[in-house]
Amino acid sequence: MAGNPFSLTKGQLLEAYRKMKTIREFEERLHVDFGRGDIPGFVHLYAGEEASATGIMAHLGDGDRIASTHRGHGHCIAKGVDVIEMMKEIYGKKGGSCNGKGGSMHIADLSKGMMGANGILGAGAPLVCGAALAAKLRKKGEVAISFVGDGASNQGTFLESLNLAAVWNLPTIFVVENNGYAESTSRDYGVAVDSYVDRAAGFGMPGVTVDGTDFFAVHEAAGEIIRRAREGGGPTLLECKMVRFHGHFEGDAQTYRGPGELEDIRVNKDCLKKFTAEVTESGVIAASELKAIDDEVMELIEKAVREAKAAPLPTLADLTTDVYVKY
Ligand SMILES: Cc1ncc(C[n+]2csc(CCOP(=O)(O)OP(=O)(O)O)c2C)c(N)n1
Ligand SMILES: [Mg+2]
Repeated sequence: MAGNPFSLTKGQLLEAYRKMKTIREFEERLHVDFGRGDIPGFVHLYAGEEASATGIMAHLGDGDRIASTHRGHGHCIAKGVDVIEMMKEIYGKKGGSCNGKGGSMHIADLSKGMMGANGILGAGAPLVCGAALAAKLRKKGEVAISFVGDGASNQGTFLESLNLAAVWNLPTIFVVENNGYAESTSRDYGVAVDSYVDRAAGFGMPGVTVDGTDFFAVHEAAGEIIRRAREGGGPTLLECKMVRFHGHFEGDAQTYRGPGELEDIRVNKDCLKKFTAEVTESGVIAASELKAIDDEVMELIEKAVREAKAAPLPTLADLTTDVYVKY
């Protein structure tokens, strides 16, 4: 048995694989079920982007908070939100993360530090400034992280939050998940600077760019900047360059893609394939161990869909529950 060349233990590697695979299969199943007309509302899939959520969240505990985007399923799963409750939520059923009243774009679980997916672009960043300020005052070394896409990174709320976080030296990280598109608009058409590192510098904070299809690159960079934030070193902007396997939303014809682009990203930029190749070729993990996880994940997704379909819809009386916070 070869030595372990990774900075993660074998157990941590297996856990990372399980998370990425769960996100992938959750999303691929939604793709099919949405196409069949089983799912109400709007769905944006995170497939292809798993290494970002998983590499970052591997460093977080339940006391660390995150605010997600409209493409939030991967962030939720990586942060430890219950997969069956998530599926029920997406199906709009009772027993879902928000009892079926939120749907795909509003999944939240405060017990896991997941403050919510969000249909409003850039809305998570100011929330995270508040959570990070609370963390700073509590002095327990907790951090708060917001995710935005390349498109949402142009929102005033996001840019104001960068300034606030730098001025207050908050324990926060602003992750820009750059998948190259905002809906059908290419990133290069919508963002004037070539590098988000330059943008971060304009707000007086460090910026780091990583290959977001490489779990190990994300994990290493995130580990360093989260550690610095926990120790009082302030905020950082982390850009993860990545690809999305599906359309902007389910039903998007993707006519803006170049010829062969989708095939190319599935073959050459699949974070799960890259991870699998690295850990098996190193001899640290056997293909059969990954296969065992694959089987468990498929069983979990199947169970989640079965339970989501069988669960009751919210009733009229449920409309007036959970409207106000109880203290
Ligand atoms: C404030 C606001 N403006 C516009 C929209 C409509 N909208 C939803 S997603 C989207 C594109 C987002 O692109 P990006 O931030 O790159 O995230 P991605 O979808 O690529 O993950 C837009 C314009 C919105 N939801 N909120
Ligand atoms: Mg984008």
